[in-house]
Amino acid sequence: MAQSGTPSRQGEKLDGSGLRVAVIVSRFNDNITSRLLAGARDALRKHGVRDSDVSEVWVPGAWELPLAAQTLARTGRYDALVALGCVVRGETTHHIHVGGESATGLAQVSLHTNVPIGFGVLTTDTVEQAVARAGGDHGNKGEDAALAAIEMVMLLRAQQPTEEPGR
Ligand code: INI
Repeated sequence: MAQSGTPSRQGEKLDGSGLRVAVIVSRFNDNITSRLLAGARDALRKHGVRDSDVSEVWVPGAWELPLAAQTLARTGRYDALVALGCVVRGETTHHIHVGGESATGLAQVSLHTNVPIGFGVLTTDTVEQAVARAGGDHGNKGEDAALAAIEMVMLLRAQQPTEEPGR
């Protein structure tokens, strides 16, 4: 897990100062997603993102994350989004559809809008596995998603074509 001041793979310090970030959180399994949210907010703060530049948007479940992400990305108000959810295997195949469409939808939104989306949607067999990934033995995937979002903003900005006068 990246810590404060940890360099990105490009070797730069992750610096989120001045970034505007929307964190979209699923209410389903909110005992888990609230922990992912705490991890994401903590990571953003530690890397220079002002609390006042972080918007928090709640949706009913992981299924609703892509539409909310698309709507927020299209406003042009955010440099990055962080999507947080928790899908736990149930008795039927329902969780497969919810988790799969959530992941696919979020990837499509990011590709179509060019707005980085940190993916913090857990898909686990048990609640215990989810707890372990929401601030337990396996870290906090909300934190990881927030750091990935900052890193991707930096990466995209570094790829902007430079203005060369006269060419
Ligand atoms: N939503 C989740 O975020 N996690 C789940 O585990 C889940 N399961 O398994 O049912 C879930 N379902 C709700 C879904 O995301 C929608 O909110 C619902 O279908 C209404 O559109």
